[in-house]
Amino acid sequence: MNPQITSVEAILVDLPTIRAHQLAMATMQQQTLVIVRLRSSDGIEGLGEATTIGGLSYGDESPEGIKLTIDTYLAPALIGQDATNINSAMLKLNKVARGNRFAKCAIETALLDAQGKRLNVPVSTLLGGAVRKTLPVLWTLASGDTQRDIEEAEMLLAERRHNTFKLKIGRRSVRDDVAHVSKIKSALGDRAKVTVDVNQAWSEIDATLGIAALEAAGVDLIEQPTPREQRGALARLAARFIVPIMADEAVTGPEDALELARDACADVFALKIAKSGGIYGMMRAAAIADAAGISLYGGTMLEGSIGSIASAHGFCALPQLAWGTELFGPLLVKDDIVTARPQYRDFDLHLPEGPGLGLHIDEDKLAFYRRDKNA
Ligand code: MUC
Ligand code: MG
Repeated sequence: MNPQITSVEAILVDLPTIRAHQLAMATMQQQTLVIVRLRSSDGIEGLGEATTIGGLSYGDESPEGIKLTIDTYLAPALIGQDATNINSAMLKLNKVARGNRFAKCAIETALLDAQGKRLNVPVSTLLGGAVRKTLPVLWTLASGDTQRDIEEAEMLLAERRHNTFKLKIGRRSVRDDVAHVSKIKSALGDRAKVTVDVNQAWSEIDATLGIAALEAAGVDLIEQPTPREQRGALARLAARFIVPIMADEAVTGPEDALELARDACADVFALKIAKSGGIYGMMRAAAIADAAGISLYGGTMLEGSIGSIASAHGFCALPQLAWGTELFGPLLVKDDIVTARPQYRDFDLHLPEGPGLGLHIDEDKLAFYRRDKNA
């Protein structure tokens, strides 16, 4: 008989960030991870992570809500299920809970990690095999201060850690944002690529003015300038400008991907395992992009090491990933809860060796950072 799932634990973990991280909708001083430990009757444990940004200000699920969903609805549905049959377990979850993609992503990751350990193969092998073992990773400059951002970029270029920088804009006026981005681009010149993420903050009129100026300043990519529901605006901007327009919040799973592709709303899709409900959902969205000739980018919800490495296994298995990734979440937090932190060098993240995700929990660190430690 195949091993059965015996327990599913969801743990809130608060990790301080190395500096304040300012986005259009939130300023992060810490990141909250929801870590899943899924155990089976053969003694194998799988790890998963569901992480979002800024409580409920970015996504539809909060860390506390994700834990509640897992504890109350998803875990009871999984106990006694075949731990080796990931498709049936996920189908069962889709029957007991609509939506809740972040929570489901964490469970799917834990099932894949456990199955990889069981078969002694990496998660990327379970996905059909890694076509690349390293992934380019950009860094987000979001200190809120132009000069500090330039110094940060110079340091990271010198360390050969990142040579593409994403600037978070949309908090200030369009004029101030354009001035901020232009100063950084002219300081870095051809030594680095610069992209911007507006996180839905602009109206179509703001976006038309802002993108024209950013294109002239030499920006390489414009991410989610307008609200996610306004697909017509995104399509008009994509048709109007030469600089590529990337959909992020507008594209969650394959259903959105299909509609955005059909209506020519974007040149590039930012894929994320959390918003797609897991690695398989992300790969289904990627298949639609491939069929439509849309370029791909490996996005993040600023997950810690478990979620970022799970994403990396998925992104390494994609046929194309023209715009690289932003899997820098583990570098934004001061400390970690895994024994060996992910390796970043020569502008790339290196996929860990070893079965499953290739990661192990540091029990002391987890005990220290878990929110319920004094409960
Ligand atoms: C987003 O919208 O892309 C990714 C990098 C970062 O700084 O924030 C995230 C979210
Ligand atoms: Mg984004």
